[in-house]
Amino acid sequence: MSKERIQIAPEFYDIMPPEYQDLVNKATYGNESRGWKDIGTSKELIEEHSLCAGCPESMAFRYILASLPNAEDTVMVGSTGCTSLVFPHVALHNIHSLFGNQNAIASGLKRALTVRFPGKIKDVVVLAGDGATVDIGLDMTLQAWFRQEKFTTICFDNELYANTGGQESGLMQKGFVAKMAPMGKSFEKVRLPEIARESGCHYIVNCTVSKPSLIEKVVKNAIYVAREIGPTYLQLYTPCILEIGKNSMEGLQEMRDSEKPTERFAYKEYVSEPAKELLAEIAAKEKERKAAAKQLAAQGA
Ligand SMILES: Cc1ncc(C[n+]2csc(CCOP(=O)(O)OP(=O)(O)O)c2C)c(N)n1
Ligand code: SF4
Ligand SMILES: [Mg+2]
Repeated sequence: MSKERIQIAPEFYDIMPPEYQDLVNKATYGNESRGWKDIGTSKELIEEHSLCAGCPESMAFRYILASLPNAEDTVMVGSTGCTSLVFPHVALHNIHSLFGNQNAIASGLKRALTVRFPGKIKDVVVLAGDGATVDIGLDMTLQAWFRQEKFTTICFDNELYANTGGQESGLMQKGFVAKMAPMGKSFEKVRLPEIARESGCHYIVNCTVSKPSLIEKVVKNAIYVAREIGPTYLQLYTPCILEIGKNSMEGLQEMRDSEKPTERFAYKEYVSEPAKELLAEIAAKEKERKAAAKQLAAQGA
């Protein structure tokens, strides 16, 4: 795990685009403690995006990319929707799948990487909207969980089909009226985190993306557990500010309001017994690593 993967041959250095030179010189690849705090000071794996200005999905994307524990050896699998507009701008391996097929593609990919690179850590992370994860792709989502495929599924839940103008989705709230669903949703929001638990996921979190440190923690946990044990699922509320007619600051407030204890995005977490053991081991090792680094720094001072 290092920047060796992205070295530029000296003969070509001066003709490479400045963005690529920047990536080689300032990326956080290989830095064990990379995280959201690097945003703004190191080369980010996403700098531009083609989402609406201030869309919470764009914040969520930044936090997730900054938190990947093994970015240079991670492949992300996207699906059609607003999220897919970001993938062409990210400095990370990624695959666009047909709408709804993302968990099937990720299953094959993870298995192929395991065979092709034995002994190497290769993480696979699916990132798709609620329409792709729950409605059209539900079969693929569930089958990957039933089969205990070792990758993380992240759903950007904006409670509707945003990219096609605002149709009803299974994760939409009961009674919500969208631009292209004028009758109002007639049944409750599907409880996918509960279904994920019953379908074999080992680490599940339901929350908003209002707190970058929380997103960093849950993304790392989800990836570590998927690597060693089995499927993991994160359902992140990223409200569509275009649909609800809010600006970016109001979008942030919308998330804060929705994460209150009685609301639908109050923080919820499930960790299976084997996942608990693994996360405790990782936390102990991390503590040791930080103590050793502190000691080294003190000796050098
Ligand atoms: C196979 C297929 N079916 C339908 C569509 C049309 N389509 C494109 S995006 C989209 C909705 C995406 O909704 P969601 O997954 O919630 O993502 P969002 O745009 O809300 O982030 C649909 C139905 C398509 N592109 N391909
Ligand atoms: S339509 Fe909604 S979800 Fe899509 S980019 Fe715009 S604000 Fe974000
Ligand atoms: Mg959606």
